Amino acid sequence: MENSKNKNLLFFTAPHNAVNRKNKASLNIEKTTAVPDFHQNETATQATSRRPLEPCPDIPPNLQGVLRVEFRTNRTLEDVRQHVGPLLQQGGRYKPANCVAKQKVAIIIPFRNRYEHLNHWLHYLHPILIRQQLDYGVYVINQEGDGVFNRAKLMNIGHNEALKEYDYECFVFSDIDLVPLNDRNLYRCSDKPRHLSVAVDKFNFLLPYNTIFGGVTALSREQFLKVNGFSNTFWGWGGEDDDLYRRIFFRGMSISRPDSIIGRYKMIKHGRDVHNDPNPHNVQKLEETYYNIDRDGLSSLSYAVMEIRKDLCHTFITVDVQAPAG
Ligand code: UD2
Ligand code: MN
Repeated sequence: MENSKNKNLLFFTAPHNAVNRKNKASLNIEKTTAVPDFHQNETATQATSRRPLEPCPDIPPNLQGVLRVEFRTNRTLEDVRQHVGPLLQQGGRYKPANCVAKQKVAIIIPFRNRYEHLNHWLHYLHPILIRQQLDYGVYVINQEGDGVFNRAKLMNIGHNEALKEYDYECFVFSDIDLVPLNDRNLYRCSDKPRHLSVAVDKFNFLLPYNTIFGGVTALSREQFLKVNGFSNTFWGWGGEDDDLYRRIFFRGMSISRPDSIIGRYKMIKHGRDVHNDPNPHNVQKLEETYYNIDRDGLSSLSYAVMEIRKDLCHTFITVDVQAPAG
């Protein structure tokens, strides 16, 4: 997100089958987030299980469209495990049982001390991603300690760590506090880097400015490599998303977006976190993107993994990002 001072950007407009059969009984997921009744099809699959799976259809058949999302309720991780766990494999992994997913997608979430948000996110997103018939994994990248937060560096780390596990082709980078209000907003990559969170309630469902590229974005492995990932040097709040937009622009690409009906989101209300004050150097740094693309990003990424924890609903990776004191 840009700093308020920085309004001059507009010129840039230029096999792990996840179904645990024993647990079918616990699949009474509420209507609005219901997992499609693919168990019906399961029987058919079993009958023809010797045949290789067909590719999943272009448009997933069980989408619901507009969703009801409610954050004013307490959700524990245990609730979420019961709600969506039976469909998942350890680490927050899933792939469709009856067809070959269009894409292998790693969802990367930058994180520190937002456990309540994480529970909401997992509660809502897993059923959606399952209906979207993705072969996916959820990676929560947790910044250790109380140094200055670095969202962008956590994204780069997530990309690298996810690739150590699986041959992901697409990376969806998502804030922890954003839940889509329409499941037709597919968490997949396309021929252009894609901005998914186009109409957020916090911004009255309007794009605050034309080049905004924060919130939820999807880049293929190739697209992400082409821009050398995010910059690692945006410490504190803001700027890192605009820097990524510029990288995309300078590498000759443009972005795509769903329309503002499909791209609707609800953001969990929150204040500014501690140790994540706006970065006073952002405006200057955004002047320098062009010169920094190759030397600051995936090519210069340095960090230490402290712990990798596999929960049923997500892979939680705690990292030392070598942060300055906050
Ligand atoms: C805007 C952007 C966001 C990012 C940010 C500036 C949209 C819709 N959102 O969000 O993508 O560019 O500005 O950096 O355009 N986080 C933690 N713990 C912390 C601090 C941050 O987990 O202590 C993570 C969490 O995933 C959070 C994200 O970082 O959602 C972005 O931080 P924010 O929610 O405070 O920023 P916000 O809402 O202004
Ligand atoms: Mn937020």
